Amino acid sequence: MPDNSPVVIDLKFDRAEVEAALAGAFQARAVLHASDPDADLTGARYAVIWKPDRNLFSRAPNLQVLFSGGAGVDHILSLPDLPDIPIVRFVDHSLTTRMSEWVVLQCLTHLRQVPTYLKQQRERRWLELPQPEASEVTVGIMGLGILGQDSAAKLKALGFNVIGWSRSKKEVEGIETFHGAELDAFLARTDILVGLLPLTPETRGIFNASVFSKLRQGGTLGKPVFLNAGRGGSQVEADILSALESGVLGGASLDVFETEPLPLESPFWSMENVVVTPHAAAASDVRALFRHVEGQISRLETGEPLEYLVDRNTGY
Ligand code: NDP
Ligand code: OXD
Repeated sequence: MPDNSPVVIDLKFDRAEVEAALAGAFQARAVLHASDPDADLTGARYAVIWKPDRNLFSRAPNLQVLFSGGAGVDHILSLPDLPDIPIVRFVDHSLTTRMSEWVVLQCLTHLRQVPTYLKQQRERRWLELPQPEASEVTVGIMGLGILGQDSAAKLKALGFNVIGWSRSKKEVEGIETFHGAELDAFLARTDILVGLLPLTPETRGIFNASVFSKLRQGGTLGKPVFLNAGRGGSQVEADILSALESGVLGGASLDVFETEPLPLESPFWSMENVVVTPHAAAASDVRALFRHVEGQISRLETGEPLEYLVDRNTGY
């Protein structure tokens, strides 16, 4: 039955953006801010959270559903005292589109040698470089979920050859898929490796020297390239660095890091063949997030099942 129990907001996002989005959201229910130390959260049934305060669950002991402010839920699953209630992740066209834009942008950046042209520009050098075609390059996407599949379709539309790897077997139109133990066969075909995996115990540190050494060498780009917009905990940065220095990798685009913000002393900041973006590949649009939460609450309160539920066994 619909009711108007309060919703708690604990989003470590831009405060003004959250306030602006709240102006048109949750009309019929009270909105409580966890950042207000005097707010009484005991009556709240729902919480929308991104990196929430450690004491949220003791202050709000009657929560029935947690809504992640992002697609990833590793920030929730690692919380102490996490109640055994459903967790819904954020899925929305805006987020998916933003991620695909980032992936396409980075693939084109490396295909069309943008880092080298930027260097030449700084040096005032007029030198045309070879122009390999997208169809000569295979992009291998690790993580064929919502974001991986949309990125794959958009890369396909640009002419890239696209393959993908996931935990379970998948049929995706126009894309050759691999799963589980087929990883080495997938890597051997890959010129640009794209990480779009959630961070789980199984994926922690998965992008390591062993994986980089199995990528295809001598393809159209010469050396393989690594892109990661999943989670920094899935990459071993010392291995990325050695692979770049030894020529096992020819370049990288990294949106996520083992430590965020990326420490000032990180060598990635100044490497000419590395693109660094500050965990900004696909920001959550807060208005879209609140619309999604309202939609899911309405489903729950009218007896329909929640969508995009997190499976605590797999960790995503
Ligand atoms: P989904 O849950 O839709 O997809 C996850 C994919 O990863 C699935 O294909 C899944 O396989 C695969 N996978 C998970 N574990 C393994 C494993 N052990 N071995 C092989 N494949 C595995 O997630 P999304 O596509 O929505 O998002 C992916 C991640 O992107 C998020 O978890 C988040 O960490 C990150 N993200 C980053 C953002 C940024 O701005 N940098 C923004 C948004 C998200 P299967 O299909 O078999 O289940
Ligand atoms: C997300 C993120 O998981 O922004 O949505 O990283």
